[in-house]
Amino acid sequence: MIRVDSDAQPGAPVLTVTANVTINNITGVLDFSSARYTLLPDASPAPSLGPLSTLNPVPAPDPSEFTIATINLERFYDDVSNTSASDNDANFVPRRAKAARVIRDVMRLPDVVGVVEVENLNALQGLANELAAGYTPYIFEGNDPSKINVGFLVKSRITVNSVAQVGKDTQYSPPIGSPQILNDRPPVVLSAAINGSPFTVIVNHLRSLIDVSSTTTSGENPRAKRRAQAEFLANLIQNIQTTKPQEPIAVVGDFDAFQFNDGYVDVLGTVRGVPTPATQVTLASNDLVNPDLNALVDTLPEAQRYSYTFEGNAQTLDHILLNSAFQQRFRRFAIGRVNADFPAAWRTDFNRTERVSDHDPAVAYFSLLPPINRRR
Ligand SMILES: [Ca+2]
Ligand SMILES: [Ca+2]
Repeated sequence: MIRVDSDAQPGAPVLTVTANVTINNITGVLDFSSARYTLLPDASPAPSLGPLSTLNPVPAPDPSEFTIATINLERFYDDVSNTSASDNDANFVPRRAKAARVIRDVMRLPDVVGVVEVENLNALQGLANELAAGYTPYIFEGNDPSKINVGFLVKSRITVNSVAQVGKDTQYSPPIGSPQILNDRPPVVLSAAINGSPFTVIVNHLRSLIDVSSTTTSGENPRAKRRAQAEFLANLIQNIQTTKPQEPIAVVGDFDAFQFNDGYVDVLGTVRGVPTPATQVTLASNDLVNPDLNALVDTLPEAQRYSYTFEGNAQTLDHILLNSAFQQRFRRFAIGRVNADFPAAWRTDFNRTERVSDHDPAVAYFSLLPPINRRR
């Protein structure tokens, strides 16, 4: 993020910035203040204001493709207060319709959607009904105090062999105090097939970066928990790779981690099987995954490598990772632009499709092989 202090130089005009505009053509002096790099525009030429990017769906899949996607639906609570008022959304019905528009018009009705931050089966079943596109919902309630969970919407042309939550009771040991529950939102593993070709998808919502710089938290320890979750997931992936070496595996969801080492814990490197050495990260991990996984965000042009905006900084938290068996059938990857670029106030504008959530959805496209009984 770069601040602009528009009238800092003598004679420079005040720029009045409302929601959903861009500032273009700035020439000026680079300063550092308020903890940010700050541009002090020259009086001439004056910067200009322009429109922000518009809603941009992912490409429609062609008939030779199937798609696997992920979306964080940001506290997708139904309108039934199960245990406390905080999990009751009075706007659930219009918000559900808005979420359905995103999955249909922006994500193009993926065959498998890994969903994140959904309350329960009632909320997800309602979304499947709203879509009326042949989706079956799967979700398991976990340990999150805010009652958000992960699950799947799966289209009818996918054969579901099993769907299972893993690690709900698993604990980890923080540096201070007694063992704690590891997985607030335990991963859910989908074992499936399309046209007789099997594949596995694991959906996740890992521990956030909140308080990650703290080393004194009693009870939960953010860094230790992030590392333990990454290692738990790495072991889960490697267990499947060991027992079924030919199995295509996609690991999706909100990892609350960048595609590179953040200096505290290299979450994505550990899950992918390429952990950063201990000289470059505070809490290092061993290499638990072989062969390694790829992060599809690395296939995008640099300007497209974001799914979220935190305090003005665009970043990727939502990922699709592929093992080498799935990489062989990978065609392309896209992030739908419908949430991260748009004002938070639009969340409750139900005439708009934008900003049902704070995260953009991601979609991966794969070759659809002919039905297995017709192959030679
Ligand atoms: Ca509820
Ligand atoms: Ca490795």
